[in-house]
Amino acid sequence: MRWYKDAIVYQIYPRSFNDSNGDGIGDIRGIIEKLDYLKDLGINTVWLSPIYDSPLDDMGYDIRNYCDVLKEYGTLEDFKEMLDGMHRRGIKLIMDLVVNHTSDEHPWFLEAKKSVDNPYHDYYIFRKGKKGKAPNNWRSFFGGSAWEYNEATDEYYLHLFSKRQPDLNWENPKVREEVKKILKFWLDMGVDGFRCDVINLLSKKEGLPSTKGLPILSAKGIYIDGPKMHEYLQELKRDVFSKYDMFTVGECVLIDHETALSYVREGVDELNMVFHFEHMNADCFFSKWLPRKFKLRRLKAPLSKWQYALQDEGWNSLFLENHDQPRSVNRFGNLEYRVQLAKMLAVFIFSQKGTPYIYQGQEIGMTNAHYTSIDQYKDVETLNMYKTLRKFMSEKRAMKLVKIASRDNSRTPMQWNKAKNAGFSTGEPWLEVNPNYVEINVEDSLKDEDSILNFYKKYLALRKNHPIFVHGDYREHYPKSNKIAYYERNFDGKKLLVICNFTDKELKFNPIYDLSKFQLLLNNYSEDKDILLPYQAKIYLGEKA
Ligand code: ISL
Ligand code: CA
Repeated sequence: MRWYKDAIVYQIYPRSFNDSNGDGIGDIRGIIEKLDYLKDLGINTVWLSPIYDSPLDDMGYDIRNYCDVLKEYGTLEDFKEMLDGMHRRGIKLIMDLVVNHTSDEHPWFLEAKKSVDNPYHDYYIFRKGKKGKAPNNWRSFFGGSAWEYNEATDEYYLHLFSKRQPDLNWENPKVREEVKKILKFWLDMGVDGFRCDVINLLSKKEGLPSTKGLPILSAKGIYIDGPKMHEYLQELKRDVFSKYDMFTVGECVLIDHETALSYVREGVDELNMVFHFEHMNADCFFSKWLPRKFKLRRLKAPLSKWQYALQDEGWNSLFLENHDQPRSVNRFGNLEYRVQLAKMLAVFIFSQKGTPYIYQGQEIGMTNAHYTSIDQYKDVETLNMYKTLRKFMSEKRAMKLVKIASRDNSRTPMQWNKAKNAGFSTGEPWLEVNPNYVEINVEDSLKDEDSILNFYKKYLALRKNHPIFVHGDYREHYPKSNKIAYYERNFDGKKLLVICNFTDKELKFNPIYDLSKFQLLLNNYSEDKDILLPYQAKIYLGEKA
């Protein structure tokens, strides 16, 4: 049963979601307190970012023990209670699976680095240096070389992320067996699937050849979508995935739609869907750290390409935000129209064909962090990049980039109410709360009929009542327009029209169809005119004709 097609996913970043005991850190009991809120919102699946035991170099994406929960977040008993609470409410849970790398404090790595004949040495990727330098030219996603020297063995080890995240050696069958054990541990407990972190980096090309061309971008086939990806995923599918009623979504860096289809094609089912990031370049060149002006075409074109490529044989995931991305209202429109903009963005992205992923706070239109000094940031990527940037630019310019690109933009604590610390914690929050919580918070949003939150609820309810949202074919109109996003969905003799004004001005447009024959299902304004209002979004339903 492909229930993932009906999933509406809500991503929880646990450290910033809700703190139940006043230590300033979100935790599992904090999540339990908010399960009714999630149910009420209308989601039916939660993706939980890592809650495993970790030294938190990369906020949990560096795992020390895969089968235990970080003490700050609670216990395995708390976890089971949370899972049970979700299931009782008809909410499924998918966990974050981070198995490209471990923490450098994982017992395997502590052993591995001791000597070349240690039984765990081959769990990781160690190589001799070349003339006193790193074994090859690979760069870390967080800046700098992807190699770190290990004195005890006079070798370097590979880390595609921070040096405290050594890459596992997937060539080693023992590593693959360990991963299967971890998967079964959680699945047997009742977990419903996995979001697989940087899954397309698992396979590294034999001989680990240097890349030729721009760092990282030229790593395709070398360590991005490497030669044994299918082999590894097939093995996981054969021994684990196929034995459970679960789904996987693979986070895939720099993936193209053809490669994605080779993983997710129905029948192949190595993964059920992937996250790609092509549309995240709508306001930057390849990386958030190289910003450029937002252009609608750069958002629409890649999304449409993926819609057409995957809609028949595969499946898409739909997102504008996650814990690595700045807030969408800061990126894709004029923040002065935040409320209408946030509603329009929801209609635009989630009405395409695929599974919606809502990131915590997106449903109330939370904004980027307000920080002014580098000391306020906690994210390892941000701090590394800042150091790198400072080598060739002024503090002012570096800070300007940090403000735009930092991952902490979406990690500020969830804004629940007007109380101290936005109701997130009674203690000192681990990361500063955005002071705009007095205007932007859940409690006020629940009371305000016109709030973004209530719009999300209405929208999600509508989505559930009309199968065309899940099953309808996608066809785009006006693909070249930089002002309007307009597409239709067709299913079972019905047609759905999705119309979004991406400008802060009134907009004339030709709807192609005779709208008087359609029913207006949803509108983010109370007015309905022939022209579109700033950031107006409308959904119409009619007969296919
Ligand atoms: O966020 C990015 C750059 O700002 C991406 O390059 C990101 O690092 C990449 O998408 C991989 O992300 C995932 O794996 C990382 C972890 O830090 C991220 O939080 C996670 O989403 C390493 O585990
Ligand atoms: Ca806590």
